[in-house]
Amino acid sequence: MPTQRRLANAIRALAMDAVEAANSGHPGMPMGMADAATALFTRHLKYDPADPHWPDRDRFVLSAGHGSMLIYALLHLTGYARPTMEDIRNFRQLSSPCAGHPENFMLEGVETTTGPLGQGLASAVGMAIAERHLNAVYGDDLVDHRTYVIAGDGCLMEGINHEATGLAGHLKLGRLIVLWDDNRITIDGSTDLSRKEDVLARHEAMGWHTVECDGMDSAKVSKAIDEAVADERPSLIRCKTIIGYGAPNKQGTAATHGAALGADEVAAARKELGWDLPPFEIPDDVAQAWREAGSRGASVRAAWEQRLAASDRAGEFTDRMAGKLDDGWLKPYVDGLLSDPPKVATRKASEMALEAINAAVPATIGGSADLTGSNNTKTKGMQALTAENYGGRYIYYGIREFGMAAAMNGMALHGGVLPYGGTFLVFSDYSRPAIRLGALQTAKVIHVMTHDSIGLGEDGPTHQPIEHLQSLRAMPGLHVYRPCDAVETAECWAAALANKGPSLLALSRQNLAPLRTSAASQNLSARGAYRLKSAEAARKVILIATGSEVEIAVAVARSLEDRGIGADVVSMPCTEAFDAQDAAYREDILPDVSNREILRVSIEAGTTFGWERYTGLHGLRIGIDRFGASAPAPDLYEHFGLTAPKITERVLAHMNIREIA
Ligand SMILES: Cc1ncc(C[n+]2csc(CCOP(=O)(O)OP(=O)(O)O)c2C)c(N)n1
Ligand SMILES: [Mg+2]
Repeated sequence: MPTQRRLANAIRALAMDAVEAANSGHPGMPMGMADAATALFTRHLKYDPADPHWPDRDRFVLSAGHGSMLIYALLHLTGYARPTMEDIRNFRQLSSPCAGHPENFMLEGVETTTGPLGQGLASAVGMAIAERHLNAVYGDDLVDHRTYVIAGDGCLMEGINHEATGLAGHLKLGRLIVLWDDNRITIDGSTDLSRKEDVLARHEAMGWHTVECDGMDSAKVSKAIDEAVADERPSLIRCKTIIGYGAPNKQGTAATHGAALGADEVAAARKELGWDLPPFEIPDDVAQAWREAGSRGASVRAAWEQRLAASDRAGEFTDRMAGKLDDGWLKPYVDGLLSDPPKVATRKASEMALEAINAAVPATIGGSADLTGSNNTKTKGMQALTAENYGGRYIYYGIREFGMAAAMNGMALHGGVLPYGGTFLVFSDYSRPAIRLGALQTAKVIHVMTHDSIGLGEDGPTHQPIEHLQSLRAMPGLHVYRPCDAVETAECWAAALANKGPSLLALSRQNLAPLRTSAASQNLSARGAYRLKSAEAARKVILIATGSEVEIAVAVARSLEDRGIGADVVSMPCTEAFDAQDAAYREDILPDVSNREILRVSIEAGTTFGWERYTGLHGLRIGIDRFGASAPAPDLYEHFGLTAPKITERVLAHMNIREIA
């Protein structure tokens, strides 16, 4: 039986050889943490390479994503179908799932994409929340697992670490266990250059259990993990390691962090480690021992499968983990709205829709970053999810927008829950890195962002989004919805629930008139844009508006029609969804954009940047290309020229029609 050290050396060899072959990558971290990872994967982690989706597996997050070769080596050695040795040989090449940083959409066994430091750990907090919640709902028989993280100095230095550890400590997520690769090295050199704090004391102050060990001794790491498992608080295990361990001339230095070691140093490391095989070859005894470690979980999974089969909630559980949702709430809810169309803010309309959704979809877990009453995210009877009641469905995230968004990604990736969380749209800047990482991963999260324009009024320019909508629309994979009334808000919620990946709802603070007052045969908002009103006179103008400005567009159209100028009003709640429609539909709504006979006008209380996409360069773009101001909302709309008379004037001027007084 090979020693644990020899098993770890297989990881070291693969890491340095793959980085050498690619002449790119990060050998230091996998070589330093190889012993700790060996302890985790051979003795503690619950997993079965034969079924990477087994719902009750432990989750493993390599938060220090630059050390991707660590997880590739582990998945390969323990017997996952991929990566093959060929995949590893092609590390960092286009053909290989062994990408520069681990991508959850390229390899089963990679629970979450990591690379932006700190976010893996913050997402792991969400995984641990999802686990406790589902445990509360389904019991120990079906849900009883842990979340393990390997994090580096960078993950613990990033600001998001404060939000994530604060949340985990507060929620007493005792099944979250973080192994800190304490190698005292980052890219610039020693951590002494930039860090003085007592990291363990900081975690302890936040309600964590901490323990230290020699990270180069897998038996000691194993003992520390046992201690962490026994403690009911989240745990931070300080693994004292040597970066690049095994490379005799470079270990312990930043030189091993992010570059190939070089042929001479690799040869010297082979000698040092007693590893005499050529690159990408694993000795039989080592391969065999790793496979055995990887098969530890098979019987555990079989027992779980039996418990599932015996459970009278098996079907419900399986559907829920598969993300099946009931959309039967939409039609009766919209019918109700149409019978008595309300004039409400879309944030209020969102709350009304959520009343129906939360009743119909038990998987939703709502929350807000301390703006519950403003975001309207908590529906009647929702209990808080707390350390004492994990079964609750509402999370008080505190003022932690980034932590909330990252945790929601983790919850979504865990599966079985559908997170939505609120803040002000302007603070999407605080959560943006997690919105982006969620979009990259197709994590099904719904960001509820209220106070979506100058329409929020008196709080002024710090709180008034300007560039936010367009910059979020520029993000691949994110659906941004900006509904104009209560019916559209319900439709946008339904569309968001049907999306595979993340959605963002931009909602008004101010009340909006009902514009959709008759029944539609389909979810019009899901098409991204649709004709809300058709030109009566010969069509000369198409007014394209979103959210609170649709009401203004309707008034502009009326005054144009009064002058004999036919005007369509196109409501465009979601540009991404519209762009995905077939050409015939797009052509019907916005015909030939180069046709100068028809003037296209965009109206949105935000930047005009990018609206040429729908107006054409010769079109007219009405918006706000400066920061807002502090005043009551109607005064601001007047001040920034966003009123029907002012816009009508600009449209007429653009058409070269002089008003006859
Ligand atoms: C948010 C973010 N900032 C910067 C980087 C670039 N970066 C990658 S690794 C690294 C150093 C991290 O140090 P540590 O976590 O100690 O890793 P080690 O050098 O020990 O492997 C940096 C700055 C990043 N990936 N993410
Ligand atoms: Mg480090």
